[in-house]
Amino acid sequence: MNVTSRRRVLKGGLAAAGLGFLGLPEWTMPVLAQGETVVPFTDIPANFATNPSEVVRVLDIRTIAGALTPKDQFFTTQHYGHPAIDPAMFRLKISGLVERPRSMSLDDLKAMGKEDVVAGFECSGNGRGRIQGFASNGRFTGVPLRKILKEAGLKNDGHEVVFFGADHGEEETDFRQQKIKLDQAFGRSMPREHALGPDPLVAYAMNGEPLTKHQGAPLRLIVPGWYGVANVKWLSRIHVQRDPYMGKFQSRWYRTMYEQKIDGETVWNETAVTHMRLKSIVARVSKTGADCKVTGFVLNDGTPVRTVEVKIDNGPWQAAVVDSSNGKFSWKLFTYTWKGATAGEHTIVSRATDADGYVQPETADLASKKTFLEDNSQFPRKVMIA
Ligand SMILES: Nc1nc2c(c(=O)[nH]1)N[C@H]1C(S)=C(S)[C@@H](COP(=O)(O)O)O[C@H]1N2
Ligand SMILES: [Mo]
Repeated sequence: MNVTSRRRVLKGGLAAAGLGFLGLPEWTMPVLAQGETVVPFTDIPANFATNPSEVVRVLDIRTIAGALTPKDQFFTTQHYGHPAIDPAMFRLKISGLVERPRSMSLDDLKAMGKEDVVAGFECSGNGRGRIQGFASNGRFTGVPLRKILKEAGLKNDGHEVVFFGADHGEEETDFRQQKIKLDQAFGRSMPREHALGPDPLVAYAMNGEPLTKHQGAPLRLIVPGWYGVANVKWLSRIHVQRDPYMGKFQSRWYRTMYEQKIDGETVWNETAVTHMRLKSIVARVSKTGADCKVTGFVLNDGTPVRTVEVKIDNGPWQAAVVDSSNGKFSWKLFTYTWKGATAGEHTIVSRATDADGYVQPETADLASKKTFLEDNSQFPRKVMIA
């Protein structure tokens, strides 16, 4: 089959999948093999939009074609829009409890080293509303954060490392009877131990190209294994301090409240959003002859993934094949061959289990979680077999 006729098959499959109205360019779709057709999902609302605004983009997970998400499909979001930055004037400042405060140009930074990490992340608010498309995977290149901090020399009492973006906005804070309005930069923090650990990266490139404005150009923090909010874009200041940082996006906007029962007593837990909870998602189904191929992805904090299983309708859990060739913090793509699918509507769901024995929960298992972030529940999909 030549390319043109294959494209026609692809288009036919997509039209059947109801993708036409999204106006997705044909090339963003994985090429189908000869005789392969897309099996349409019936659970995607007609108003599902991948481009709700200029500065927000949702990945259409049906288009996942490989480990790395292309830069113009990578999901994107932020709180204050995009700040204006002149790369020539740009400086990364290192301040606070350090021996040698710094103001570094991009070239200064690039001269410090170059490391790569393939890291997948999702927004902690990702979920069914966006058909799980607030998630992506990229190869990030930059300077390990620990190198930058060691060069600046953390003082002994520098326990907390705070990261500020160049973006800012006026925020109202309640303090007892007061309401305080302040213009503040987007800020996030982590304890010294994590900042000096092997994983966090100050990145200037993704998939071999400079970061785009959407991705935080010229510099962003990447905290592999943590939710998206940790990956501060337009990174412009690293500030070291003694006490825990309690900024809005650290301690108020991104937190999770859940009930724990301990010896029959209720203990309310309220934690900051940090490491990603284990999640697997069915992203795409296609059909060749009598066999269907179910493809999906797994995200977590880097704990090895032991199994991914797929369940069709009320059948048993069946092992899927997990591609773990992409390293600790990459998302892991999985496939499952569904044989003998009958015509009509079916439900497909996946669940992942990690090496610690943690099993991806069902929605009902998360009833004690009272806030909507960090929803890693199993996500049953509906498909229509022609
Ligand atoms: N400076 C800055 N960085 C930020 C944010 C922001 O509002 N400002 N939003 C965070 C959130 S909530 C997410 S999910 C990720 C999204 O990163 P992406 O646009 O590259 O997907 O950026 C994070 N970094
Ligand atoms: Mo987010």
